[in-house]
Parts: sequence; C-alpha cells; structure tokens
Amino acid sequence: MQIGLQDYIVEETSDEYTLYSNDFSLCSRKVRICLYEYGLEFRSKHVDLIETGKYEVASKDFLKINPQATVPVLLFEGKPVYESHEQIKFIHSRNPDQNVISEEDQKLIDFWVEKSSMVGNPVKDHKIYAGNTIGPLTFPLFASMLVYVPFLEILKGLILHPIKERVLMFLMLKIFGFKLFNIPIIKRLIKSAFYDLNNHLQELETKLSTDEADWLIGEDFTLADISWSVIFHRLEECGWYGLLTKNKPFIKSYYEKIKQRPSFRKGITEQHNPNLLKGIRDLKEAVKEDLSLKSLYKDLNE
Ligand SMILES: N[C@@H](CCC(=O)N[C@@H](CS)C(=O)NCC(=O)O)C(=O)O
Repeated sequence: MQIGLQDYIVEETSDEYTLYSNDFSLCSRKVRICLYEYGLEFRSKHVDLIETGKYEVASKDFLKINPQATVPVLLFEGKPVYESHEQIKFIHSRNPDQNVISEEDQKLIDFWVEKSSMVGNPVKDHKIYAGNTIGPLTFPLFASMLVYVPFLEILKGLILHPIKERVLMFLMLKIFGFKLFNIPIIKRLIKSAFYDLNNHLQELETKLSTDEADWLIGEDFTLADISWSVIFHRLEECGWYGLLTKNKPFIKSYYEKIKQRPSFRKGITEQHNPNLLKGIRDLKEAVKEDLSLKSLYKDLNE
C-alpha cells in the first residue's frame, strides 16, 4: 500500500486541508490534535466505523478516498496522504515551526513517533510498535460499543470491507461479547499486548525521568507528544490506564500536562460520540460485574 502524499486527486475541493476521520479512532484523534496544534483550518468529514454504528468506512464513496477502508485520510488540495504517522509528519513538513529542531532531536522525535504508531496488522509486531498493542487492548470497549450496533450492519462488512478478517473479529465480538475473553487464544493475545505495552511504557518512563524536560523531546511540544497522548487516552477509555501506570509517576504527570492543552480538548474531549459514551459507561460497570472481564483485568492487575 502507498503511504504518504499521493500525486493524484481523489476529490475536487478548494480546501487546502480536508480530514476524513472518526470520533473514536485513535489515529484520527492524533491527526486532529496535530491540525489544532499547528492552528490549521481544515474541512472535517466524519466517517462511521462499525463501532460507531455502520461500515461507512467501507462504503462505495469512501473507498474512492481510501481503498483500504481506513481512517484517517488527510487530503491536501484534494490529494490523499495515507497513514496517520505520515499525515502528522506531512503537516509538520508543510508548517515547520519557529523552533529549530536539531538533527539529533529530530531522530529522537522520529523514534518515539514510530514506536507509538499503528503500523500494518494491529495484532502483530507489538514489541516494535506500542501503537499496535492498542487494537487488542481495545477489544473490551469494542464489545461494549457493538451492543448498540445491529448485527446486520456488521454482516454488511463481509460483502463491502476489503479486510475481511477485521469484520470477522467484530462479528465474534458481537456474538460472544465479553465471553470471548474466556477463549485462551484471545486472552493470551490481550495479555501479551498488555505486557509488551508495559515494556514500551517503562522505556518512556525512564526517558521522562532521566531528562526531566517539559515534554518528551526537550522544552517544545512535538509530534512525539501528540502520538503518545492518544494512546494514554485510549487506555483510560478501556480501564487499562491505572494498571499500566501504577508505578510510573513521570508518565502520569506528563499525561496530566497533555490533557491541559486546547488541542487535546478540541481533538478528543469535545467529540461526543453516542456509541462511545455508552460503551465506556457499560464497560466501567462490566469490569466490576462481568465474570469474564473481571478475571481478565484481575489477572493483569497482579
Ligand atoms: N496504520 C493506519 C491505521 C488505520 C486504521 O486501522 N484505522 C482504523 C481506525 S483507528 C480504521 O479505520 N478501521 C476501520 C475498520 O477496521 O473497518 C494509520 O495509522 O492510519
């Protein structure tokens, strides 16, 4: 698949930037925060994922924008930029700020952006990409959101969606709900994602505690901070944040600072998706009451 800026137009538009994104999608949030940080005007188009109600991402119209059926897609003068980590780098390259970034710092930014990115198949490469661990760690929230999605809408994905294995996963989550987490292979996948992410976070904790700078790379808020902010937020939504930051005081105060930024509020907190709000509320209750979930969260709390 092509990544980065393409040389063809997928939509005639007079807008410099258009963002196709979804309220709930972690990668979409990352790009939204980035656009707000750079103070850029953009046309925003919401595209539903199955978790937020329907497979709009696999509709005929959206497949013209992205044949891979994923969000976010950033259009620059109608030309698509694919992959969220490429999109934030593109935004930066078009709008380098006043602060001159040294070559050494740029390498560090790239390292932390890559580590926190979602690359390729989200159930693989967890030791390389912390971002990929987020897929399996979000399964409990997917299950609680899918309660509000008609079965038929998921089935439509089997015809429309180019990546059938994703649709099958959502079908299983819809059919079995939280009981899916009793199946050993699924339980193992979630647990290993948790432990791999814990290792990545330990590395981040060490970096933050060694430098004691304002942000991850020195005194300026950079793409590296944007990229990690959405991971912390997703962990909070899924009830993993407390478990994974138990002995990580530097990450905790780092995230508290991130949450104060207007870009974080505009890009995440001010989006109110009905399915997401219901899913988070139900998951919070289920972690206390549902036997399958209680056992999963308890195992990882030890
Ligand atoms: N590596 C891609 C990942 C894109 C991706 O998988 N996006 C998810 C939402 S976070 C999506 O669109 N899923 C649609 C689906 O699975 O049907 C990126 O960083 O842009």
